[in-house]
Amino acid sequence: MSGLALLSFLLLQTGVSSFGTYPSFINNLIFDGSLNHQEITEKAILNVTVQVCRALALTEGKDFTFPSQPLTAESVVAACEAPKSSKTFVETISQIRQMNYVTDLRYPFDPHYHCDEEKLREGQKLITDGLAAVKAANDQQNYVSAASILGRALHTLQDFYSHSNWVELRNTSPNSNLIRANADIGTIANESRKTCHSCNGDDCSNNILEDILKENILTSGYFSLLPSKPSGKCSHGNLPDATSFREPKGGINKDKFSSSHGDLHEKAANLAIAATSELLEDVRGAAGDKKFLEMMGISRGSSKALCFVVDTTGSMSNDIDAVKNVTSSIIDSKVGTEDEPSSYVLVPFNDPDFGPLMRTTDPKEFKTYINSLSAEGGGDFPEMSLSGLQLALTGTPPNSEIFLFTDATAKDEYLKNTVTALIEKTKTTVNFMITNVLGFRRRRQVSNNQQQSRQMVRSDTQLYRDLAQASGGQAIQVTKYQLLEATSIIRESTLSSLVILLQASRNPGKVENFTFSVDKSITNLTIYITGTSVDFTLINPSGVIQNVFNTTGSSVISSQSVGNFQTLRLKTEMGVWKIGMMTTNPYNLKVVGGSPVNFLFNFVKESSGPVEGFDPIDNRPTAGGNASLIVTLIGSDIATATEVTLVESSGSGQVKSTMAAQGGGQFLFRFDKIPSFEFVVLLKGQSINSNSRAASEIFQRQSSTSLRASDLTVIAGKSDTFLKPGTPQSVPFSVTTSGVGGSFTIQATNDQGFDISFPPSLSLDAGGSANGTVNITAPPDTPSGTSVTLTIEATAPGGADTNYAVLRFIFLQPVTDFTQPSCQLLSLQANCSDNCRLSVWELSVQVSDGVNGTGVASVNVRQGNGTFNSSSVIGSENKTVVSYVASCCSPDVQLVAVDQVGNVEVCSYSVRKIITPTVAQAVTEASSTVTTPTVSSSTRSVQSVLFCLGFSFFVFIC
Ligand SMILES: *[C@@H]1O[C@H](CO)[C@@H](O)[C@H](O)[C@H]1NC(C)=O
Ligand SMILES: *[C@@H]1O[C@H](CO)[C@@H](O)[C@H](O)[C@H]1NC(C)=O
Ligand SMILES: *[C@@H]1O[C@H](CO)[C@@H](O)[C@H](O)[C@H]1NC(C)=O
Ligand SMILES: *[C@@H]1O[C@H](CO)[C@@H](O)[C@H](O)[C@H]1NC(C)=O
Ligand SMILES: [Ca+2]
Ligand SMILES: [Ca+2]
Repeated sequence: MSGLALLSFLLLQTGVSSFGTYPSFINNLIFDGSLNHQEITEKAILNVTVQVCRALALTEGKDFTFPSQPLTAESVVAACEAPKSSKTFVETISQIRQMNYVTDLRYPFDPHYHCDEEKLREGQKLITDGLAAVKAANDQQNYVSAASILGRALHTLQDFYSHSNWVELRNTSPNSNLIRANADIGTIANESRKTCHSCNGDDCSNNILEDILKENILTSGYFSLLPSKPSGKCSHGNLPDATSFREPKGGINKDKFSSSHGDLHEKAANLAIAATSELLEDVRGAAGDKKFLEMMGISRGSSKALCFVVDTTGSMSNDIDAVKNVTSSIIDSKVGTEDEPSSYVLVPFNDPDFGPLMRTTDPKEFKTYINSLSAEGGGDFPEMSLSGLQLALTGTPPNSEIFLFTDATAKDEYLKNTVTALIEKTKTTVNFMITNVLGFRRRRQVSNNQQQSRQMVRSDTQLYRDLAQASGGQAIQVTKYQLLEATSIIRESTLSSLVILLQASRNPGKVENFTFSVDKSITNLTIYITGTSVDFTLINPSGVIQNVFNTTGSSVISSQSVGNFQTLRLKTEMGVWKIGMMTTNPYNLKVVGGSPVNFLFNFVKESSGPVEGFDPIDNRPTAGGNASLIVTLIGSDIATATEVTLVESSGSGQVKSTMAAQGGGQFLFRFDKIPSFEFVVLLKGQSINSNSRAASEIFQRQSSTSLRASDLTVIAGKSDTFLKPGTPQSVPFSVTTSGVGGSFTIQATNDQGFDISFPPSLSLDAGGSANGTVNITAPPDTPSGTSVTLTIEATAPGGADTNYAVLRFIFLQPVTDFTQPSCQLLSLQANCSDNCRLSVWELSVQVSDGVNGTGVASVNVRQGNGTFNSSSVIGSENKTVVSYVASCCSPDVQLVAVDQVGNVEVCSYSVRKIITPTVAQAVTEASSTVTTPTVSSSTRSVQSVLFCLGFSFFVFIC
């Protein structure tokens, strides 16, 4: 077969329909028991997360029960006492899994990413660079960036165990130096060294040359669609690798049970899980246990952030007082409960200033910060509201709910498309709390002491209403005196597990009947209606018309109306409800509740070869084209998905899909044609474990964000790449249209105010495309781990059609410190008696980072629940002395020492009863050294040195 014929043969062969196969641990939905990248990643994340929660529980002096195997996201969050974090945890896991998995689609033939072709040191560099970036990003609380960089680094790490001969060399533990920058990973076969001999058919298990194995030399397989490779080298093997058809034939990969070395698949996969756990342990060490859980989306409260964007110009003092009031009342009533916000975010805006973004997990700190806000300045009437909103959208976790308070129009209306792009990308809901629309005078101090007053008319609020609608939020208009009353919606937004059952907007209003199914998992059923003079009838599942004004004996618990905003709280009655809207005034209708059943979704592009899989579409899908949607169901233990419909946001259009595949809580739906109207995603399904299929067992959930298709495609450089501050970076992009030609407006913005340049327009032929470049420069002193979000938008002539690319970059300062801090024991005294409660032990340790080190950044206690103190050694910034005192009932402690760039050392100490008399002897002998520092612990978790001292009954292990 000629090369070309072979190539087309292979392309056909790989056109198998699955969630993506090859060229590594195979991806998803192949049920032969093989483990793929996603499963390996998930197992390790669950494993390490549960360890972190155990350590935290021990530190708090609590008992901890390991959930039963196999671990699931649900069982882990339950063990972590964070049962409401399922959605955010699953979301983080899927983001990490996805970035891992798309490495095969985005870099299929780059051997570095897959540890192919003996590019093992290059693979190591990708892993360690990624790891450094993950640590830096975590340090700046850029968890979204951290998760996606982590996913990519893990791919290369896991491939090492499938693609190299590490397993064939009979190693039974991971190659730990693979995750340490510049460390020796072993001897790699040089270019001319032969590594394999030919093997035939089924028996390929012994094709690696004897001398390679004997001399412990590392190699990995060649992979290409073309049948060529250096002579004597091993191949990856299995389709679509064509190098394995050439001498030496056969391959060595362990991607699955049916692979060339499939008999070693299980060993390779288990080592990959262990190596992934080891890398996650390192990330955990650098971040600290609490921050690690934050990164994973786990918090003991509601898992939802409380986010405010607040106008602080002269006329806003009433509004700011309302923000202070609602913040205080939420913090006072929810801290310590399962509805406690997971974090707090505030972005003030004024004119011309806006920001900075303030983010904390400490409610006290947030209260203090909010209370320091005051209303002043602002000059003319409009303010920088969209600039503030842009900062909030890039700085809050995805799927958050933001509340923006203002009494003025936007001065930066040009950011509308940018803000819309960010809303679509992050699936964040934005609510606007607008005062001063009708009736109440606005007075403000301007710098020249001149009084200005102006009110907004309804049309002034159109921009805010559009953005609210696109995001699934409300534009609430009230007087300044009513604002406090309207803030009840904010309290509900932090409700754990909030889901949307139905949402619709009509402008102009339209007489229309809506129905929604309420399933048995729903609590706190609530209807929000925004609009002036909106009449409606509500009919419960029993067919009874509800009187909203007289709630006795009805399904309505309460009805509250303030400004243009009405809230109905309902008894949760299962079945189909009906609401008949009877008005021609514009309105927005939203039905929400609490439920453990929810969903995540992503449009994906099916890549049909040479490497198969589903690559997420990060912007608007192509209008009129087909598309696929991957749905991840939260609560898949109690429910299953059956259908997905795209429903017109402001009309009655609908597009149905067919379900194409499912497995592991994920569902694939295909649409023949993406509609041209703006739409929301409506998911329907059924509860499982139920005997009947009655109508009441059906559930429905809707996306908050409205999405739309475009005739344009914008493709730009790679997201989550690392940049050096101070160096200009060019980001190439291309714009393609499937519609008319002409001059397309380009706009590029970033959320950090960095210098940026870009062509103001590009000229495209009908159906054509054009290229451009954005240049962006960060100041040289930008801290490592800072991320910038760059939005590039292209708008077709006429302005109606826009598409965008949203890219994130991470800035990293060069790193020269690759060594972790070290611990030196100064003293250890254990007066432990038989009754551990009656006695304590004490430890004093000096931690230093070497002469060329960046210095000790932190030392924290893990597992022990004693008292811990640390102080810098005067005159020696590189040294920290820590002391630790604990009850003898808490005999173990780990000190986690981290330097300024995130190198981690874990030093373990323990006082436990002696097991053998031989050890007791050693203990006595060592006792004389207690007062002089003698031994420092050096732990790489696996190795532990037995060292003994002190008192006849105890042994100290480090
Ligand atoms: C689970 O993680 C721990 C560290 O947190 C590690 O020691 C252990 O090997 C991991 N287990 C597996 C099966 O990889
Ligand atoms: C918030 O406002 C209400 C009503 O005016 C008042 O009763 C309450 O004390 C205020 N709470 C705080 C924390 O300021
Ligand atoms: C809405 O439903 C009512 C019955 O509940 C019916 O009389 C009315 O015609 C319906 N309206 C529309 C627009 O379908
Ligand atoms: C939700 O409903 C429960 C009772 O089912 C109630 O105790 C709780 O206060 C409600 N929460 C909110 C935010 O309304
Ligand atoms: Ca102004
Ligand atoms: Ca160091």
